[in-house]
Amino acid sequence: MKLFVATHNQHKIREISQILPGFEIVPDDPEGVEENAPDFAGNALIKVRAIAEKHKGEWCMADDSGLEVKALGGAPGVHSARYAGEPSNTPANNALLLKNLEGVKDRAARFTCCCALVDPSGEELVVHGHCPGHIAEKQAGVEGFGYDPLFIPNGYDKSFAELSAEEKNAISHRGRALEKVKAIVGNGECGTGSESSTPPLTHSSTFLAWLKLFRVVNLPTVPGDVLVGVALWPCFAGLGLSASRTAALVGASVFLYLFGLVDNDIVGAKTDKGRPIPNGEISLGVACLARFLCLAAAIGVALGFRLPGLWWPMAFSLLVSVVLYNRTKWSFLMGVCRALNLGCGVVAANTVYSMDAALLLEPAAVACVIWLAYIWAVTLYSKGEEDDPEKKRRVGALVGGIVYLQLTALLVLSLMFPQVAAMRPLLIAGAVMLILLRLFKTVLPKVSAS
Ligand code: ITT
Repeated sequence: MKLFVATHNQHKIREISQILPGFEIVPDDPEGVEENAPDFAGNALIKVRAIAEKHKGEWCMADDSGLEVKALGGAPGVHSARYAGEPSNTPANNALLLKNLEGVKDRAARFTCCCALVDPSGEELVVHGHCPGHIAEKQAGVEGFGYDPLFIPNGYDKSFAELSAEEKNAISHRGRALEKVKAIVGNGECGTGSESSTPPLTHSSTFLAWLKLFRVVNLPTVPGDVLVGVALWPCFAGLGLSASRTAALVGASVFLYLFGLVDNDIVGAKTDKGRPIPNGEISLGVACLARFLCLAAAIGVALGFRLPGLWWPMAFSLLVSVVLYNRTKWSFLMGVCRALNLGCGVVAANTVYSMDAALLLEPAAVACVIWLAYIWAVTLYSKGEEDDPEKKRRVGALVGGIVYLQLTALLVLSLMFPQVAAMRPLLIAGAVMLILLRLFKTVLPKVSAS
């Protein structure tokens, strides 16, 4: 497949040819065009349009790329090539970057690559690739080009210029953007709709990064599991709830869930594109500390409120399932986690009220199986959602759906058994959770997570 590439940069041509080995890459210098757009996507479109005029009926592409440094408000950004002034001068650019970062501790940065494509029918599409990392104190290595000797990608202790071409291309901004290009050209056309542009590095605040790490929009789905487990008891025994114990159960479950979420992002620290750790928004060390604190908080709450003995083996099984799921991504285990969360409520209430466990065996087992099946099915369905925004939206709604499942269970129980009037505050709490879930999704779309 022939691909005309609008660039005069021989280093880019070499990398593009290495990343797209099946393509015949034909460089075409869009001489004289002014790259005066405020962002990478705009400049890439300016360049590709300049050559697409000449190569009608062919695939054309332009790569506009650069380095964004957080402490410099996203600079050099679109001015990467000419950071130290005209004409483009790599040693001067690198020297200026080091000078501007003298004494700066937070050296987080990322490379961005925007590829603008024009297909044979003239349709246009822009795709992005990022590579997060930080700026070293001094230059190292001789491979690559531009800022490579200063850029250390996340998860590595070497600069891009110390990595082999294969190593760089496997994780680089250009490698990531070109993987998308390969798929689009393979489809035969650009199709409709462009990939939405990614916010500049400076826009992601630490606060948002933590909300993202803790996937706050998913949190309201947790308490309902244990509440349903606890709620099964009054139906059969006519007993009321111990409010503080129930609150402690919910708290411990939420902390265990947070432990699992952070652990999941730690396991995917090198691969989970777009998540706060690979993005460089939260460091791996801090995330490990947060994981430890979540576990400590769960244990602290359980000890502080003297959760009954049976809760501990159930919670431990939950912990093991979470850790195993994060490392195997076996959907069934995700279902097991939620069923065990419900089980935590059942066994804790059992000991609190010293009832005969056999009474509850059947309804609890039915509830656990429903939970397991629902979450297993949703997790199976969610595979591949990262590359499909529409699927991602549907999966988000299905995950939120567990709250409806919980509320329905509580409602049915309270209607069937008059003793369950005590459940009404829980129903109100559940409804509030649903509203919060909606609110979070509307107000904070950036933290909506799969
Ligand atoms: P064309 O516009 O002709 O494609 P250019 O070098 O001017 O070539 P850009 O406007 O896209 O390209 O500027 C990219 C600059 O960003 C480049 O000159 C480097 O300084 C830097 N850069 C981009 N990708 C890089 C990479 O993989 N390694 C190191 N520096 C890179």
